[in-house]
Amino acid sequence: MDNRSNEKHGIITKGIGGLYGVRLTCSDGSTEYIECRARGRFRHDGMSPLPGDDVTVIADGDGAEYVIDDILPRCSSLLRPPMANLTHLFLLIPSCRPKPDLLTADKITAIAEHAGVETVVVAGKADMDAESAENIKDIYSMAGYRTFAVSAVTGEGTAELLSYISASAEEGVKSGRPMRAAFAGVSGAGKSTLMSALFPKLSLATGGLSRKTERGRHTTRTVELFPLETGSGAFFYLADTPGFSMLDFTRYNFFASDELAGNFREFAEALGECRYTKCTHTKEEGCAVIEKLERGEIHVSRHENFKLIYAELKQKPEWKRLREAEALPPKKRMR
Ligand SMILES: Nc1nc2c(ncn2[C@@H]2O[C@H](COP(=O)(O)OP(=O)(O)OP(=O)(O)O)[C@@H](O)[C@H]2O)c(=O)[nH]1
Ligand SMILES: [Mg+2]
Ligand SMILES: [Zn+2]
Repeated sequence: MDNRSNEKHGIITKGIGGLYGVRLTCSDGSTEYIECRARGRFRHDGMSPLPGDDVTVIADGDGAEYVIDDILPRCSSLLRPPMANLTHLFLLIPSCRPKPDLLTADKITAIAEHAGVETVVVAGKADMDAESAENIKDIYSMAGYRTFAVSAVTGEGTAELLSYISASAEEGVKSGRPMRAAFAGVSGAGKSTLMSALFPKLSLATGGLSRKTERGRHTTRTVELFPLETGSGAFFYLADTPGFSMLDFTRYNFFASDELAGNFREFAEALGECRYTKCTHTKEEGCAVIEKLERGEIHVSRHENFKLIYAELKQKPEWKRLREAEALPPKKRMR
């Protein structure tokens, strides 16, 4: 038998300790879920298979066991959450408990922007602090993101979010790039709870918060993509992901400091209009970004966080940044 006839195509839905869950599409259109390993050469090439990867699996030996043989070119890839080919990132920011961490949120929006993934900002637990949820909505709407304020407890805002997801899934099917979305946010933000409220058949495990620190308990341990359908039958994937921890973004070195402004979407039209070509957009006279801020067209919270992230990136020499980004073994880079 020719090797190729042993080949099947699928998508990685999860990965745990070198074992991958793959949802295969068979030639008759039916699907099959398998768990398998990846060829050793991926590790050698420093390319780790990621959830969301389109892969070719091949039957090894007598055909009893499959192995991931090839990873198809990626449209996008993110380190946190570690996923490939995402089209949408639903960034869930709790209105309170845990306290909204907008600095981390702004790091994530910049990373997603850089990766070409559309961020949708969801202000969660709106039942607990409506004012804070509105404030989060205002900040990110002003920045040019789609925003929603929702509560998984009262159901507020969930119908609007669900119809946005359905419309995006339908658009994805039409455009030929089906939606692959993920919920992301700090531990305890309510990702698993909200996904289960939106799609009851998921019924994901959820956890409480630590009483003392009001932080989440890292209930969801791995990224997992779930195949879903909209009411009108449009197919898409939605992933639940482990919450970010305080440490996740301390070593923030995803790109160089001079690339940061370009990944703050609301700065875009001002870039290139500053008096100095080497403007850092943090304090200069004649800075078009600061003028936009002063006109109230850029939110103070976003610009303050821009300055903090810029300082963090600046303090790391370029050679060190590159060495850290490249020298980490694949496994560590994925985490
Ligand atoms: N009041 C209120 N509580 C919520 C809401 N959504 C989630 N919670 C609570 O928040 C806590 C954490 O919820 P999870 O869904 O486990 O949070 P998570 O983001 O999945 O957390 P990790 O899996 O640790 O990343 C649970 O006690 C939930 O009951 C909400 O809309 N309103
Ligand atoms: Mg969870
Ligand atoms: Zn400037």
